Amino acid sequence: MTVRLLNGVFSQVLLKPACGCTTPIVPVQFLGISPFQVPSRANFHSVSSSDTEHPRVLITGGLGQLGVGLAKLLRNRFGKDNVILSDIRKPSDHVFYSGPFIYSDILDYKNLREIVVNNRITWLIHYSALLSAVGEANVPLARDVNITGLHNILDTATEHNLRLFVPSTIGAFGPSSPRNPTPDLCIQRPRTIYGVSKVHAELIGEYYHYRYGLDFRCLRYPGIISADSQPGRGTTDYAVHIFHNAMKSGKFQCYLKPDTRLPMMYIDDCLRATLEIMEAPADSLPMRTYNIGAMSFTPEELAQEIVKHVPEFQVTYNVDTVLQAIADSWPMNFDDSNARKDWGWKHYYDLPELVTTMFNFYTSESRAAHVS
Ligand code: AKB
Repeated sequence: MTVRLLNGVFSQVLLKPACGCTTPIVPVQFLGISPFQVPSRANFHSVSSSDTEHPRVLITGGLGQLGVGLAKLLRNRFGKDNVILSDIRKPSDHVFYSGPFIYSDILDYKNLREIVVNNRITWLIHYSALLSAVGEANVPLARDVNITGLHNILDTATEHNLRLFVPSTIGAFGPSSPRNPTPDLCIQRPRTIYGVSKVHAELIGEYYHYRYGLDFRCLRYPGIISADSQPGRGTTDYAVHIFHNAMKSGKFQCYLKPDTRLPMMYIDDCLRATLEIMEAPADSLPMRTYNIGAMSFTPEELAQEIVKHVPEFQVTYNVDTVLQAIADSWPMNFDDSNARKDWGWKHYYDLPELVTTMFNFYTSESRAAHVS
């Protein structure tokens, strides 16, 4: 296909989707807007968010730790039918009956494109990914899902003019990054496939933004703590499992050393931040990727806070050397001052508030279980 660039030079452009399909993916914009740059075939059917009152949202990897909670938040805001949860796994009855659910495989480019077109999607939240621990256990799969899958997402989002959110992580930093605090812009040399794939996502998303005008938005999440959804085998998972064990047996064996400090966040803050960055006016976002922070603690400090609720609680330590090496290469504290300044980010949950909220959840759940 021939397009005219701003300087009037004509150029052949054919972007191939990551899946290797032969259908060309057409960039919607080259470093600026010109009618010559917007091929009618690619955009004829696309819907921009201004065409609908509310965004039409697709969430990939929807059955992970965050998808169901985010769908609930977005459905409250934009209407139940405007938010489609998707995954390759089978949903529970509760998830299936609480709003639209669809099968979507991010490695199947055609399937992805079909879903976006048929459902008139305008926002894409890309949650499919293999986390740090599981990624190290299966590098080829992590590479496929986190890198090839992301390419399909980027191409689909660019072709259909979507607003795209891709989460990044504290895991996008490495041992040579400043760790206390870690700023938005610094050296990033992670030593996990997860981290490498997330640095790639940050950079290629930013590149697509400047090269094709893709509305790419990205937050670096800390370890996320949730009561009613399980994390998918990351390094920070201990901070979720510890609550369940404290309630169930009063004991917990931790795979990280007692003084391992990592940034963490309660799920409600994380989901609200995601909605806020998606709704932020484009001119309030001078950067495409922001750190967001809330609190930072060690297993020992978390255990001390839990003891206030479960006085007999005991933690033992049996260090997993692989996970410890990962944690030791990650930030201890996150500098999120740019997010606070540019789009008004603030967290609501600190450590005491988090622990109280988690125990309130488990206590009300066990009360409900006794009643029924
Ligand atoms: C992990 O531990 O892999 C994730 C993360 C911090 O991104 N929870």
